[in-house]
Amino acid sequence: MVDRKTNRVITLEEYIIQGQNKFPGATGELSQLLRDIGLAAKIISREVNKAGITNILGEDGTTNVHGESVKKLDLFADKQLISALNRSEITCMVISEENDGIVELDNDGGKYIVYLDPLDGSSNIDLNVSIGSIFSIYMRKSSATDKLSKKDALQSGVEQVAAGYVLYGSSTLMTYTTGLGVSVFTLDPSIGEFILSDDDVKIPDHGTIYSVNEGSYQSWDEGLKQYVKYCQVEDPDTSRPYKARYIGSMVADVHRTLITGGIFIYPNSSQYPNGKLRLMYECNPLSFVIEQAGGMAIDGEGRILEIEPESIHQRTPIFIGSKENVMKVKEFLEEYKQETIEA
Ligand code: AFP
Repeated sequence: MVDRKTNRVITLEEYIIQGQNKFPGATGELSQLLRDIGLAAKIISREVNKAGITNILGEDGTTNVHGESVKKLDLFADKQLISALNRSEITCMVISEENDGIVELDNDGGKYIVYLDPLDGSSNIDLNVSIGSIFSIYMRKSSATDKLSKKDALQSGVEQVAAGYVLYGSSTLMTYTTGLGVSVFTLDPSIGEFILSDDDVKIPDHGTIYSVNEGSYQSWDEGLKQYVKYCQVEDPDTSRPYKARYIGSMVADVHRTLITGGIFIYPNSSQYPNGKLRLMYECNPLSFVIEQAGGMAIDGEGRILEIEPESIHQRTPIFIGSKENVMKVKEFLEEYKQETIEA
């Protein structure tokens, strides 16, 4: 995208500074934090792109807090992001999928708390399929002189001051929101800069793609089974049957949903009674982005962003995407829940 006034491209750095200048009292710290994430993303992107020729593919031999095997690139991404956040002394606490507990940084007075999924979609790493990094940023609640407490870490999604993701796909994209719309930047490897490629992105109100792991069909609630059948029925007036697409990296599936519209679902099931995906570093940040683009994200009943978290690695079911698609699945879930209660 080209700046109309100067007729030249806009870099991530310039864009962040322009955004900061709109707030006269801004200290520039959030801008710095976003730039730090952008820098770590470039380093991770470089490593992802040459993963096959360096010895970084494959498993590390350990498991993370969720019992999933850890890949070497997961650890690399985690380390890069945490050290980037430690550099500018504005983040006091990081909570990452790869770490069991809270990572307290050296900056006692730092005013931001960052949640990270350093490399989402790890099972796709060795297959050259899109993966991503997700981030979610909160202001610290306690004063800089107080000890960090649970209330600093466990804030609901509506309190996020910024959130976004980096997608390592056919190109590397960084998408983020600070609550004033959604912007997308594409990494131009020839100059090593993220360039603004889309500003104020809007998700279509209705889309014709549904995205869910249908292998788990048997263990879903009846309402979801019926909704998926509805997606598959032929009805030209509502552009059905919808297309099914499922990458298995939430960040890639949600990015496609943002651009084309439709719905991404990871429900509760008998295998995952509370859903599989993590509230704080997968569902909240992506829900903030999708809502800012005009879409919706619910856990089957209420808004994802309004869930009061109880633990840092908490899971939740999620139904996220175009407004009309999310409202429709909600209708099905409510209707069949009511039938179960009445039966
Ligand atoms: P991995 O990081 O272990 O590959 O998990 C990815 C993920 O958390 C999310 O990105 C996907 O949408 C979801 O899990 C895929 O889960 P299923 O393999 O159960 O469909």
